[in-house]
Amino acid sequence: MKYSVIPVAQSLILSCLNFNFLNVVISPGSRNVPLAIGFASNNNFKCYSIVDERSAAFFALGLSQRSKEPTILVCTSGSALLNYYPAIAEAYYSEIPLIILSADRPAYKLNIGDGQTINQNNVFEKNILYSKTLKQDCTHSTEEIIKSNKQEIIDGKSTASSILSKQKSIQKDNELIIEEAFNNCINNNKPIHLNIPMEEPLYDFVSSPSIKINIRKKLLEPLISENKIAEVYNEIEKEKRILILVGVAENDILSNKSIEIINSLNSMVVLKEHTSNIHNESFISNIDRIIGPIELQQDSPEIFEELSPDVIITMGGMIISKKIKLFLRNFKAKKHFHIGKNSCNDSFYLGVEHLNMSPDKFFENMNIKSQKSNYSVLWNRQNLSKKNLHERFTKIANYSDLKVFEILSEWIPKKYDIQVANSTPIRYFQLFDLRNQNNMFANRGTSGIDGSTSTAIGSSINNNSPVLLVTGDLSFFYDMNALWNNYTKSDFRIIIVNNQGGGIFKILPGYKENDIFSEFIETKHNLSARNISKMFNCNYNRVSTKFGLNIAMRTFFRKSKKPKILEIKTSGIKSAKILKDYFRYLSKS
Ligand SMILES: Cc1ncc(C[n+]2csc(CCOP(=O)(O)OP(=O)(O)O)c2C)c(N)n1
Repeated sequence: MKYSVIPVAQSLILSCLNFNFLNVVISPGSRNVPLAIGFASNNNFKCYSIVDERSAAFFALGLSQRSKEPTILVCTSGSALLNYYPAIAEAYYSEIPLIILSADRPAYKLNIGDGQTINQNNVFEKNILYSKTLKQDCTHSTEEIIKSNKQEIIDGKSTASSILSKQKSIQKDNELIIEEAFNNCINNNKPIHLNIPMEEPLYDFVSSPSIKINIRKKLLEPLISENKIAEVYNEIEKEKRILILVGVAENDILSNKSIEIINSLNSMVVLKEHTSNIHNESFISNIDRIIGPIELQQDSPEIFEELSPDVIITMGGMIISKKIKLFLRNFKAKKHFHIGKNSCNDSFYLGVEHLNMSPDKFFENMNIKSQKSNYSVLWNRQNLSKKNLHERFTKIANYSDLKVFEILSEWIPKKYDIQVANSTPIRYFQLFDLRNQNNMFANRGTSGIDGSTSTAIGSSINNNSPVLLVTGDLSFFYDMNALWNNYTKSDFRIIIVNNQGGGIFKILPGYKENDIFSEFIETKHNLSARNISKMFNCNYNRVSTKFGLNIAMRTFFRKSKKPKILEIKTSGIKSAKILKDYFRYLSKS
């Protein structure tokens, strides 16, 4: 084991051990050597080396996504830190804990023309839970500190004992900051940033720590009064139309008992997305398949009125369906409650009351009288009618993105977790039932196309289930550095639906085909993933027909020595047309 002689580096490594934060993703640099070598030479930590900080941070996010344990990120000073930003924003909005440790120059060396310096203090501003710059040690490199005319740490007249006493107070302050930051991170499941000024020399190490730290883990349990819960039960009991909407969640968000209680009430209906990871067939999964076609029907105001709720209960995180949000903003409920220990959004312009408690505790103890109501019947009737039309349409639909997702939904083996990139892949999947009810994850915090592959690879590392990424072409090419690592498992799979550009823009309202649109919005291209696969040592296959895809699916998930990439070529123009025809077909009531 190697401990840097710099006290703050020792404090951080001991604090991570103390909190049991053991996964560390390190990007190379010089200023961060005291931390990087400290972590990497200590067998208690599992360290990953990733050069591209943008990809490293998404990889770390993937590691933490399932475990909910914070992953530590270590980088050098300068623009390196800024490249963490997209993943930090995603982690902030998806509520995934990350600990960012950035090495920095001492404050007196900033803005004096030295290289690789930027203003790193609180650089992530409002997209991070907590951010502080630690204090610079004064027992390390004291001579160098005194040289600067810009520092106020110690002065030329300081004696050895006054420097030691100053160091004691620096050490204490730093421990308080680390304790506050780490506890904030674990209690809120969000990223925190500690910026760490360190003076040169950076390469001196000892074999055991020269300091002791005194910091404690403090887990807070939210307090919610029984009266408040009883009040909400009373409000719900009065209403006949209660819509429960579940966003991104872990698959244990509702126990069987909770599901049974919800299902016993005719006044309640549950709409969930695949990313809720609830696998219960009595709930409605294909929200856009119901709402999209109704939007096109002549009698849509009457149908929406019938389906509109008095009370909305949300659980989990982000909701993908834009259509449900639009519907619930137009047809306003009386109340919106959010139940869960995560934070909540006022998505329906109603104001939201947050019950900071586990959904199971709420539903398992919900002993309310069943109202005479046909609310769940109405929703289930719509669901069934659209499902029938969906099956009729997809049976005869030509090869296109829609057909591809139908085939994928049938073939993905049960053991695979699915990571889905943003844009149309996550939306197409919501139209289909997954035959094997796989778990599904996506970066919906900021819905970026910039880190899905890195996240998927990160999520596969400490996962008993193998992982499949389904991505669009732009998302894949954007994040191709994700494959630049030594950790991709041989059972990792990538499916690229290559419609040669941002297919989503062809299906958004207002689309008009022309050269400017094609160059600057759709960003049409003729790229293929073949050579990238070769460069990163992955098996590669390409198909461009329904027949070819079905054949490829038979062997794609079989055991292999290398990860596999399957590129499915489709036509963006045909896909957009077929999707429009699909919604029109389903709007026949
Ligand atoms: C970082 C980032 N930049 C830009 C966007 C805007 N955007 C949303 S979807 C999309 C196109 C994605 O294309 P592709 O991955 O090929 O998927 P497809 O639209 O074909 O399904 C873009 C550029 C974004 N979401 N994130």
